[in-house]
Amino acid sequence: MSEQLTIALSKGRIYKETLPLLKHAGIEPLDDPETSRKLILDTNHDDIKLVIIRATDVPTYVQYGAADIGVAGKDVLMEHGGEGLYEPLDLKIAQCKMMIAGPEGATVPEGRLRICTKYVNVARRYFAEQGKQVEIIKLYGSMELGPIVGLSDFIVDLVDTGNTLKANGLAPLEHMAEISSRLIVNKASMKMKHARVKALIDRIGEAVN
Ligand code: PRT
Ligand code: MG
Repeated sequence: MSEQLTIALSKGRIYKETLPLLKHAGIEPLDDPETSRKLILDTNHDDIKLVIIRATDVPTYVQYGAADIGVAGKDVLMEHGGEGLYEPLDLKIAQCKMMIAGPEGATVPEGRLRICTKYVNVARRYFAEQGKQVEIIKLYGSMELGPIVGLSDFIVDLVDTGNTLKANGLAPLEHMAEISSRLIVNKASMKMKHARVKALIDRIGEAVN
């Protein structure tokens, strides 16, 4: 039996934008995760499977070797910390910016701030480096509500068009990081399955450029 290769992806924009890259590498799923309830998708290769999981779980699967390879947003990788992973390729997909946002016209004042975010580690590091005192409040979604209901002064969130902020009376105030999705590889898989993993990285790299 040939060695298995497992690739971890999340549904939605990452799946959609990764599909053409995988296709260039000759890999095509036999099911559509948007309509199938399967968590493991077969591909046109008997020895390559896709696991479809939450975006924030992708680094964990790859770190522990439950998947050899994955695609994860830089935001998710920064929050995870990246232990046990290589990050050989910027796929340049699902691009956006990580920003501090707040009520229209507000500037980031001195003194102790309250920040709502799902990126608690990233936010803590960022404000610590700036020597700013902050209280971080962890939310799992709809961060834009924070300043509106008085839960926080600002939020740390991803911004693409800016429409979500605008629709909620908020504006981007400070740019923190450029975000795109990265190919990640389990460190042991990179050694043990080197020829296959390297070939896949090369093919996907060609498709990016
Ligand atoms: O949605 P779910 O809770 O299942 O998980 P998820 O939100 O982690 O997954 P998904 O698929 O929404 O996002 C996966 C990855 O896409 C993220 O980790 C980012 O790396 C990347 N990405 C790129 C984005 C965006 N652009 C983006 N605009 N992720 C989220 N957004 C959200 C943002 O949080 C905000 O709510 O879209 C809204 C802002 O968009 P604009 O266009 O209104 O500014
Ligand atoms: Mg989402």
